[in-house]
Order: sequence, then structure tokens, then C-alpha cells
Amino acid sequence: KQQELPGYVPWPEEFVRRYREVGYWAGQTFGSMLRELAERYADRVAVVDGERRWTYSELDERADRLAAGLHRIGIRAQDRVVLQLPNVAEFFEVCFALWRVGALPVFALPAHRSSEITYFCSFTEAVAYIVPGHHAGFDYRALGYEAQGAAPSLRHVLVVGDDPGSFTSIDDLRDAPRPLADPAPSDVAFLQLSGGSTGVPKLIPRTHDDYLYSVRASAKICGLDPSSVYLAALPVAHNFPLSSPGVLGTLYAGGTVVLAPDPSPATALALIERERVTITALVPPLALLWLDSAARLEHDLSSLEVLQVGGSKLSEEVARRVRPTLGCGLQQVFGMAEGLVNYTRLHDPDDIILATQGRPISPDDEVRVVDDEDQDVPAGEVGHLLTRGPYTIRGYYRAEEHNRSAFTRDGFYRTGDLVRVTPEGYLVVTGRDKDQINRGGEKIAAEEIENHLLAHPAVHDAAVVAVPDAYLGERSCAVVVPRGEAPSAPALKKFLRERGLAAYKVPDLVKFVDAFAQTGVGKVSRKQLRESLAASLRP
Ligand code: J2J
Repeated sequence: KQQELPGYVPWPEEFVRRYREVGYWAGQTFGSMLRELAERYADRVAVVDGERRWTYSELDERADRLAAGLHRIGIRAQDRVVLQLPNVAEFFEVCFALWRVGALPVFALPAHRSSEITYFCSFTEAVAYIVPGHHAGFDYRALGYEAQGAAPSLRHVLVVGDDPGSFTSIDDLRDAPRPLADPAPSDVAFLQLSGGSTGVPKLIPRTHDDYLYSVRASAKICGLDPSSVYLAALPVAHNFPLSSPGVLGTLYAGGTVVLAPDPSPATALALIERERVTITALVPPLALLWLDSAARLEHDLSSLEVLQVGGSKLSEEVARRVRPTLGCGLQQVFGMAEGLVNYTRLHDPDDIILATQGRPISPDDEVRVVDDEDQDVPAGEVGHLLTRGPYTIRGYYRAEEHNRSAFTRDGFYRTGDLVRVTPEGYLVVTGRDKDQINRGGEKIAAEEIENHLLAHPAVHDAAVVAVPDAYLGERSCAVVVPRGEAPSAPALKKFLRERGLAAYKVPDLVKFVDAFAQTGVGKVSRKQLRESLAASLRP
């Protein structure tokens, strides 16, 4: 057995034993899963990307060939590889190839820019960075150069697509398959991104064992089988479309994954009709966009059985419109890349489906709702959600100090969500106590943006908070105390974009104030400050 990844916090031995005994952890790896799927579903279509259709055997063979090529250029077990691909078929080829080598994808999102990418590459000491070349009007190879400049560990920038420039194309890495040792199922399989509430994004180590359990159980809860057709409208690297049950759950069930290049109604609804899609997943603002779109009348959506909505709170009014308008069932999904995922079940009564965010996947998901002193609140009351279980991490990757506050001493993850539990055991999300803005499902860590703002010479202090928004649920607002003459709001936003921040993190609004409130005893905490600013901005 290989050495454990430094910076990974394993489950305590008694939990490992239990999760294996009960069969949650089935001792499988992603690589061996694909091998079995290729045997069972050989000629069935696994992935549809535009006019391309890859069968299960084709995907399996591609993964073998690329794994051999990655191995040839020196990529080895436990190496970290930052992966930033949009919804293209090669996403699967590359992931499974890395898993066959035992290397760890680090899942960046297509929206990330140099600020995020250089951090992921240097913090994880990545040996390679994989990009799409051009995509959606952006040249990712430029990020490749920046990453190389910033991360001495980076030996390769690999490009998917026709125009690698001076980098290596993955087309040149499709070697003859060679035998490679499969990683251990208990090994870390990849690093997923946390929504985050701290100055730098936290990385989430997920093992083959724990993640595959959540994928298998999710596929079952969502009724997936070989006739299922899943439309990936959200970016596939995000935990929701990746695993709840998402693209991996669909492959596990022998179904077909259809990749949408973008989630607009025009693109996605046409694909639903063309590919006879049965299930898809959206964040609430996109669900609203689909419901309001005239395009839904132009397409036959009769194949669609389930629309999953999650990532941020879905209002009951919007929830009510799903079945009458789109003709399909609704499933609410409340999950997190750290682990715990809750689903309303397909045959739950309407009041549960419309007004709750579901219940946990596993009988061994432990859920506590506590007050500020970590004491359980009376049943049904609102409190902080803590959780522990067979697919919830025990610590972020290489974050010893942060882990001391993000987890309780007995290993519960502090989700930062405020919830109550219904008598039927379903969770209702009522709010949040983490310093994060949930911009229609896209998460923004206040402190991360504040640090960027503070780098501006004319910014004395800054706080970033959420303001309510009819469409997105929340938008972000930077409240800035200028140093000397205040810069203009557009100039500040431009400054942030030029620092290489992903566009969704650039504050929607900028407000200037003379000073932040101080209490009699001294400075108020950042958290209190953000809370009072947010309250003052609410209409
Ligand atoms: C309210 N808040 C929600 C919901 C997530 C499935 C689905 C979503 C995610 C995800 C995921 C919410 N109502 N229905 O990983 O596998 C907020 C909570 C939560 C945070 C996690 C999955 N669904 N949230 O959104 O890691 O605040 O995962 O703690 O991006 O999103 O964000 P993230």
C-alpha cells in the first residue's frame, strides 16, 4: 500500500471499519469502475458531445491510452494535476486517465482566472495543468504561461483541442496502453474546491471509496438506470453535476451523459429534445430562466422526468412552477463539496418537495443542529448544521490550522449553514453564518475579495457582503473606505479583473463609506462588521 497523501486527514480507524463493514466503502476505484462498465455496457453510448458519441468501451480505451501517455511524460501516482476543462468529452478521458495513473485532478472551474489558477498550481505543487486552448472567447493558454511562471512544480501544460501553441496537445499523448498499478480505494482520488469563506480557497480531498459511495447511492435515489440520459448543463467539474448523481452517477448506472456547452434555454432545451434527456440539474436562477423562456414552447420536453435544483435556496414560488411549466418532477438538492448531500425523494409528497431541501443520502450521515455553544437546539428549531459521515471529509487538504475551527473535535464538519429539521427528518435551509456570498449558486468568499481590494492603493479598508437580488438570490457588494480620493466603482472592478479574479467574484456593487463602525471596546470583528453592513444594505 502506498503512503498516504501528506496533508490529508483520514477517518478514524473505527469509522473506516464501520463504513467498510456496512458496505458503503466498496473497495472500488474510478479506474476499476470504468473497466467494469466497459465490460457490461460496451457499445452503449456513454458520452455525447455535439456530434461526437463515445461508447463505454471507447471511453475505457481512451482512458488507457492517455494514461500511458501521461505516464510516459512522468505523471505518477499522487501527483496533482490542475484540470480546467469545460463540458467536453475529453473531461472524462482525462479524469479517468489520471485516475488510472493514480494522479489527482484538482477541479478548477472554467470561470477561474490567473488568481485562482496560479494559487491551485502552487499550493498543490501541481506537476501539470490541463486547459481547453480556446473556449468561450478566452485563451486558456495565456493562463498556462502565468501558471508556469508562478508554480515551479509545474512541468507540463497540456491542451485539449486543435491549437496547443507551444504546449503539448493531449492528442500526442495517446500511446499504446500499458499496465499501470491501480491506486488503493482508500487513496485520495482528487481535490475538489470549497465554496470557501477564507482568504484563499480551501481544497477538499475525496477518496475513491467515499466519493464512489455518494455517487452510487445518489444514482439509486434518483432512479438512474441504463435508459437514463443526463444533461450536464452546469460546468461538470462542480460537485453537483459531477456527483449528485451527475455525470459520474449516470456513468455508474450505464446511462448516457449529454454535455451542454452552455446552460442557456436555447442550447439546453434543444439538446433535451434531440437526445431525449430524462434528468438534468440547475441552480435556481437558471431554473427561473428556463421557466420564463419562450424556447420551452418550441421544444418537445416530454422525455424529461426530473429537474434537480440546488446550490442555493430555491423559493417555494419558483418550485411550484416546475411541474406545470416544464412537465417534469422537481428534486431539491442541498449538497456541499465537503460531503453531505440531501435530496427530496422522487415520490415524496408535494409539500416536502416544494418546501424542504431534502434529507441525507445515508443512514450513517450524522446531522446535528446546534446553538453558538455547540449544544443541540430543541427539535425543529433553527441552528448551525454540523455533519459527519461516510462521505464527509474530516479535514481540508493541508489546512491544519483552519481545520481546528472548521471541524469539531469529534470530527463534525461545520457547514456554516443555518437549518431546521422537519418532523419527517428533512432539512430546511434558513440562512448562513459563514462569510460567503451565494451568488445564484456561485460561492464567493468575502475575505478573498477583500484581500484583493486592500491591494488597491486608494483602498483603506473593505468589506464584501451579500445584498438580496430578485434573480440571483444574492449579489455581492463591496463596501469600501477610501484612502484619500475614492477611485470610481468601474475602476475598482477593472482593478480586480486585472488581478486575474474570476468574473463572478468581481463585486456587483461598490459603495463608499467614510469609516466602519467601531464599538466602545475596540474594533468590531470582521464578521460583525459584515453582518451590520449587510443589514444596512437590505431594503
Ligand atoms: C440552500 N443552500 C444550498 C440548497 C447548496 C449538490 C448540490 C449543491 C452542491 C453545492 C453540491 C443548497 N439550498 N439547495 O456540492 O453535491 C449552499 C450551502 C452549502 C453550499 C455548498 C452538491 N445547496 N447550498 O452547492 O460546495 O450553503 O456545493 O453549504 O458549491 O451551498 O456549496 P458547494
